[in-house]
Parts: sequence; C-alpha cells; structure tokens
Amino acid sequence: KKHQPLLVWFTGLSGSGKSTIANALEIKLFEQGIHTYLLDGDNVRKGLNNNLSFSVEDRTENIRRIAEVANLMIDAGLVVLASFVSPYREDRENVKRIVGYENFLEVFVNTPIEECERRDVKGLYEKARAGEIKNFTGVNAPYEAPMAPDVEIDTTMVSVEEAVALIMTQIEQRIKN
Ligand code: GGZ
Repeated sequence: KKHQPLLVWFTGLSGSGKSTIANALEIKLFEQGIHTYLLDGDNVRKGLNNNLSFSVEDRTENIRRIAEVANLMIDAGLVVLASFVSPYREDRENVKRIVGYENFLEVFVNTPIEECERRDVKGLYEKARAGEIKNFTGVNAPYEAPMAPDVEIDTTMVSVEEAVALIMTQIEQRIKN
C-alpha cells in the first residue's frame, strides 16, 4: 500500500496509557496493510540506549537517538510509532526538526497523574514517593505538556478503541498522497 511516511509520537506520564494505545494502533495499521514499527522503552532502552539514565542530559540523548532511528525508518517509508515519556518540550521540538515537521504527528496522552499513580502498574510511583527513585517524572522531575498536540487523549474519558480511532483519522489525513 503506497502512502507517505510518518512518525506518530506519543508523549505523557508513566502509566498514562501511551504504550497500550500505541500497541492497539500498531495492530490497526497492520490490518490496513500499512507497514509500521513501534519504538518504545522495551526495545530501545534495553538495547541501543542501555547506557542512558533518567538524568536530564540522558533523557535528551535518549530522545535524540530515537528521533534519528525514526528518521531512518521514515526514509524506508514506514509509519513509525514512538512511545516515550519525553517530558521536555525542547527535546520534542528537536524530534520534529530531525524528522521534518511534515512527518511528525504528536499525540499527548494526558491522563491525570492521580490516575497514573492509582494504576501504578510497575509500582514506580510508590517507589518514587518513598524516595527510592530520584528524577521520577511527575513526582520529582518535571513534565512539560505540549502546547498544541495534534491529538490529546485522556484515558479516563475515552477507551483504547476510541483513542485509536481518533489517531487513525489524523494518520489517514496525513499519509494519503
Ligand atoms: C520516568 C521512569 C523513570 C524515571 C524508570 N522517570 O511506565 P514505564 O516505566 O514503563 O515508563 C517509564 C519509562 C520511561 O522511559 P522513557 O525512555 O520513555 O523516558 S524519557 O522519554 O524521559 O527518556 C517508567 C520507567 O521508564 N522509568 N525511571 N525516573 N520514568
């Protein structure tokens, strides 16, 4: 299936639902015959970026490398999905510069921190509150919300299926040539 390449960038707090939505979207794109690849902490922070911490500098380098990898995948014509906290506005701006503004779609998963913390899937918020994790985004490190995301989703208000449908509409508008 012929279409323009695209990077769909998910940003939001730990536990906001980024990866759940990105995984469901990946399945949807696959069903439509759209060649896609999902970059997330599981396949990037364990491999390419396994030397990086959660300091400001290392997060910036994490996001920069991910953008460069995504850019290669865009060259290959893919619809790339990337799911990272990416808390700094400037780092996300840099991603846009690297891949090109026309190839970038920003999805802000804006689930309230109270809900992320209530879910606490990995017990990380509890550890952060106990002082066992320093620089934990939303607890003792900042999250700079996007000013004008292409799509904004609060998972306490919309289902995963609804979120996927909202993003899919935007993708279809952007990739048809
Ligand atoms: C934020 C952290 C931290 C700190 C470990 N701050 O829910 P998760 O577990 O799977 O998602 C979080 C993930 C964030 O990695 P990213 O590569 O997306 O971060 S960034 O874009 O800021 O570079 C969380 C876990 O790693 N985690 N320590 N201190 N999240």
